[in-house]
Amino acid sequence: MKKILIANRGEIALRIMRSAKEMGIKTVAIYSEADRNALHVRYADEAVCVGPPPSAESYLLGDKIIEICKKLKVEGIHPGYGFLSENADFAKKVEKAGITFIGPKPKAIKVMGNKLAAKDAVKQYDIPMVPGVDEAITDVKAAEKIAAKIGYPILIKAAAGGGGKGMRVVEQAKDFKEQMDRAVSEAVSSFGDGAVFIEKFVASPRHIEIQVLADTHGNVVYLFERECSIQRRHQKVIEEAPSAILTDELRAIMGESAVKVAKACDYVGAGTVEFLVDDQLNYYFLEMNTRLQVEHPVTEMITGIDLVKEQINIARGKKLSCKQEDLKIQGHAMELRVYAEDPANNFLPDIGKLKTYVRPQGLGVRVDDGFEEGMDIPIYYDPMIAKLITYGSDRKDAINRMIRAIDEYNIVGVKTTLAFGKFVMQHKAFTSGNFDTKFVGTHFTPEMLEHADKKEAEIAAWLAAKLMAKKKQPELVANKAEQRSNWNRKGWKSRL
Ligand code: MV4
Repeated sequence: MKKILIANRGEIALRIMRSAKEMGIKTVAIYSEADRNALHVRYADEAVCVGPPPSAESYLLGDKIIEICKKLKVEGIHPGYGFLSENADFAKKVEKAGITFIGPKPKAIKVMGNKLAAKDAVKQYDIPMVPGVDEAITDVKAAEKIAAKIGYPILIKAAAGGGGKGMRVVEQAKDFKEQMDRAVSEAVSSFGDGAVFIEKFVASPRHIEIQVLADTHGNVVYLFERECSIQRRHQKVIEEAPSAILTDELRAIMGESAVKVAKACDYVGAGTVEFLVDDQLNYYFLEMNTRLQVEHPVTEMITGIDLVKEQINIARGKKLSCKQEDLKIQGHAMELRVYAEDPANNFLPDIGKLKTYVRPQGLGVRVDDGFEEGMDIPIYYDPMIAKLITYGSDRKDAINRMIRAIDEYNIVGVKTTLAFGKFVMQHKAFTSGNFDTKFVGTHFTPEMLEHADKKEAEIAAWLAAKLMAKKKQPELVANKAEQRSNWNRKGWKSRL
């Protein structure tokens, strides 16, 4: 493979191109009209506009993307995450066109794309699963009986669902039928597939996922876990590796389960097996994500493995670069997703222009982003500005470094999740390691960030007073963030 097309945008497109470049592979970017000036377009060796801003008219046009590949003699397509990455039909068409899909076979994508099919595929492999049914419910009366046997509360899930969509908790038997009817109609309208099933509801689970790599020679390894319990609206905001609660023994057992899941669907490439872990450290298989994930960098930091490089080499038919016994966890990594959104307003997107955009730097800090100062965050796509990743010798080190990096990050023009990230890093429930998927709902209210702002205003007032005392004209400052950057400059000067 000498030339690949990256069917994606933003930070992940850049991330993939960087590894390709190191491997001597030429890159082709695609972009929508909203992304003409985007960094991934500038970074690529060639770039082709695929259409207007909406994804359905640009990044999701599989046939058009395949045509571009043929014209430019592209030999492989990396889909990144989102968009076409878990579209089995697209993967099939790519293969048919004689182009390498850098990812698993269409069949594995399809099986894992349906939760019931996934459960069915892994059921001979001795993988722990949440008590429940393993087929779509057709008879409500029969399902009610099963629910009573499992014990309430139970959870209704859509087979075609994902990311928490179409889930319904049923607390008591008398609500079963009504919730079932709602779940089915929601599943039909959201996924075009009314198939639902039920599971025992695990009350305050942790979300722990295992990274796996599988080559075409039958080798499968696990690259340990990522702890992803800090979420809001079923979207992750903070991830880390390793998890603070796993013992080496449980880590190996879960890792081996993840490898079995990969083998159950003849998996090839990089994939992630999601588990729920309850307060007794019981773990249950949930689903498998058949793509490179947003949070893959924390795994790269603790293993030293370049996951994109592995994906490309696997697609070329090469063997994995590492054996299970060679893989070791080194240190600890944290990731904060820096979203253009307002944590004080229910995390609603806050798009606009990046008037100031200064990245943190220094030892153990990695920023994966696709923006520069002056750029607009488009309204058409995910509002993630950057992933801020820190690495340290242990968890405490990684947390302290994350706080330092958040303080260095200077973003003006849009509201972000930076202050929220700092709040989490300083929260006892987080630093203790004893937290679950309810963290945000339990510990966070917007007033907590207002308090953080107040502290900053106090510092600024103090600084202004000091400057006045020196009879120097203080620089006119327009907002808090600018005040802070002045404060930083002052800090440096006083040390020189
Ligand atoms: C569950 C659960 C409790 N019990 N299944 C949410 C997303 C989807 N991947 C699965 N999810 C859950 N499934 C049972 N049987 C709780 C969740 C869940 C959750 C899972 C992972 C991360 C965050 C979550 C937030 C709320 C609920």
